[in-house]
Amino acid sequence: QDDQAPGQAHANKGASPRAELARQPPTLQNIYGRQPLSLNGRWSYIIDPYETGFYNYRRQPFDQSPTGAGGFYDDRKPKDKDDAVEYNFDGSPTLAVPGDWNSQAARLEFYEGTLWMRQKFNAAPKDGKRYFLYFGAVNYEAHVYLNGKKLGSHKGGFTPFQFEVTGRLLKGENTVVVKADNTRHQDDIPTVNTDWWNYGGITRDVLLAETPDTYIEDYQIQLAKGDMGRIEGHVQLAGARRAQDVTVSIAELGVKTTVRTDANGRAAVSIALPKNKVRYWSPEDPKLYNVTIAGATDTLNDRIGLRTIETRGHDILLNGKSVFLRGISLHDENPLIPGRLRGEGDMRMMLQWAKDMNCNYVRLAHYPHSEEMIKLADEMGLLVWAEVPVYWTISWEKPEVYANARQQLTDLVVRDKNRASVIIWSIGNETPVSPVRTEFMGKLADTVRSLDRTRLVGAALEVHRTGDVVTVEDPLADKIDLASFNQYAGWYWSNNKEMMKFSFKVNYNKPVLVTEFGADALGGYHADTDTKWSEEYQDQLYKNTFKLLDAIPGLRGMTPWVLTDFRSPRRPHPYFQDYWNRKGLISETGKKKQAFYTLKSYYEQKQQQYK
Ligand code: GCB
Repeated sequence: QDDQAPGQAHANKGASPRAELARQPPTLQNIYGRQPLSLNGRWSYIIDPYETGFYNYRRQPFDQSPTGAGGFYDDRKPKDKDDAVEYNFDGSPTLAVPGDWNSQAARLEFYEGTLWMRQKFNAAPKDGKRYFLYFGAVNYEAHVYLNGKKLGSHKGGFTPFQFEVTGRLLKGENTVVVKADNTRHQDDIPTVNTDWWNYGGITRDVLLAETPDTYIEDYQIQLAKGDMGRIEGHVQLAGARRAQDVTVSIAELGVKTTVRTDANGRAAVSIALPKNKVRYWSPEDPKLYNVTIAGATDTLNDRIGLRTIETRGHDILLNGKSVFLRGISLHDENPLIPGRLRGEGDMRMMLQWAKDMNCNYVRLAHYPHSEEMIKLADEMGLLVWAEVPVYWTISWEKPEVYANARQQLTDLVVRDKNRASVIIWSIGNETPVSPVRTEFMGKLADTVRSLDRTRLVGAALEVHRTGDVVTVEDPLADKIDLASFNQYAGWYWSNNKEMMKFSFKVNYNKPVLVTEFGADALGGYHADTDTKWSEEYQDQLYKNTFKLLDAIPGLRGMTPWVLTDFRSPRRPHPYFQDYWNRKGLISETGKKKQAFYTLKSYYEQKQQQYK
C-alpha cells in the first residue's frame, strides 16, 4: 500500500514503481486563468467491486510489483488470439465527466466501491514548458495513471489535486486511467455516517494546464483586515528563476506595485488604494476588478472583489456596515436531474433560486463546493459560508485523521482565498462536545487563522436543552468569531403546537447565526399545520421559528435547512421520503413549497430593517 499521509496528493517520482512517494507542489492558483485543456467528456468505465484491477490474487497491489504492471491501468489489449485479457475499456460503457456515477447508471445508484475510468487525449508538449494534470474533485480515494505509469494518489472527495506530468506526456495520444473508490471509512473525513448521498467518481473538471518553467504558483490579493484603503497579500513563484520582479496592477483603479520575490519565490504585496474611487464588493454591487500579476516569466489575470468583513459585538460589518445574513443552506446537488452539480447551468440555477428568495448569503454545506460555484457567487453577489466535512462523529483521537481534516481545510482556504464572496470558513458541523474534539477543532480554527487573517471562522455548533430553555454552551465558541448553531425545534424536538414554549439563551457577545432549522415536507402533500410531512406543517414551523429567533438579541442571520430536497440513504420512508431528505423549500420537481414564499417575505422585512 502507498505509505502516504491522508488528504495529500502524492506522486511517484522516478522510474521505479516502488520509488519514494513525494509530496506534490500545491495546486495551481486560478487554473482556469491558464486556458487549460479540458479532459472532460465521456470516460469509459469498469465496475470493480473486488478491486481485481488493483490487486493480484494474493491481494498485493500490481502497482507495487517490480514491473509496476498488471493492473487495469495498463489498458492492455490481447496480443494475439491465444492471449486472454479479462477487461477491455474499449468495449465498456461510458460516463460523463464531470459527473458522479450513481446518477448516471441504474446499477450504480447505491454502489460504493471501486470504478476504473479511462480517457484518451491528444497532447503536444513543448520544450521548456511544464504540465500539470489537475482534478477538481474525485470522491473519495483516487489513484491516477498516465500511459500505464502511476502518477500518485489522493484522498478527500471535495478538494482539488494535481500531478506534474512534465516529461511524461507523449506527443499525440495519451491515456489517463483513474481508480476512484468511494468506500466509506470511520477514519476518513467525512466518516461512515452522514446525511447525504455518497456520490462516487470524478465529480469535477479534469484539466491539463501548461505553465512556463518558472510560474506563478499562488497569490493572495484582498483588502487588509478592516482596512478599506489597502490591499495586502503575497505572490509565490515556483521554478528555477524564483527571484524576479513581479508587478501587480489594477488598471481600472490606476494602481500598480512592483515587488521582488525572495530566493523562495515569495514576496509580500501591499497596495494603497485611491480615496473615493473604489467600488466595494457587496451583494448589492458585486463589482469585480481585473487584476494582473506579471512577472518576467509568467502572467496571470483574475477578477477580484474588494470588501472587508469583521465583527463588532453582535454586529457583522461588511465594508464597515452592519448586515443581516439572509441565507439558505444548500448541497452540491441538482434535485431535478439528481446528482452532483454538473456545470455552470446547474450552479446558476441553485444560486438564482437563493436570490429569488431574497437571499444575500448561502451556506455551502457540508464540504467544499466547486471553485466555479464560488466564482459564480462572486459574480452574482452572494456571501458564502464555506465548510469542510468535519461532520458528526470524527475519530478525534487519531493524528492521521486530524492531518486529513487539516489538509482539506488548507486546500479549501488556499483555493478560494481570493473570492470576495467567501466571508466565513466553517471548520465543521454538529460535532459532539468533548475535550479531544475541542482540541481537534481548536487546532483547525488556528490553522484557518494562520492561512487567512481576513475572514471569520465559524462552526455549526449544537445546542443544549434544559426544560424549555435552549442554550449554546460549547468551549469551541471561544475559538470562533460567531455564535453559530443548528436547532430543530418543532421537528426533531417537539412539534408546531408546542414549540413556542422554547426560548434561546446565547451568552456570547458575538453575532448569532442560526446555521440550520427546518422540517420535512413532501411537495404537493397538503394537510393542516399539525400534520408532519405536509407543506402546511413546514410553513407553520418557519413562521414559529422566526418568532423564536427574533427574540435573540444578537441575531444577525440564518441559513435554514435547506434550499432543495436532496438524496440521502438515511431516508427510506417509502411514501414521504423514498431516499430523499424533504427539508427542501423546493421539491425534486423544482416546485416551490409554501415555506419558500414565507421565508422570502421574512427576508424582505429584514432587508428593509438593515437598509
Ligand atoms: C442536521 C445536519 C444536516 C441534516 C439535517 C437533517 O442537523 O446538519 O446535514 O441533513 O440535520 O435533515 O436532519
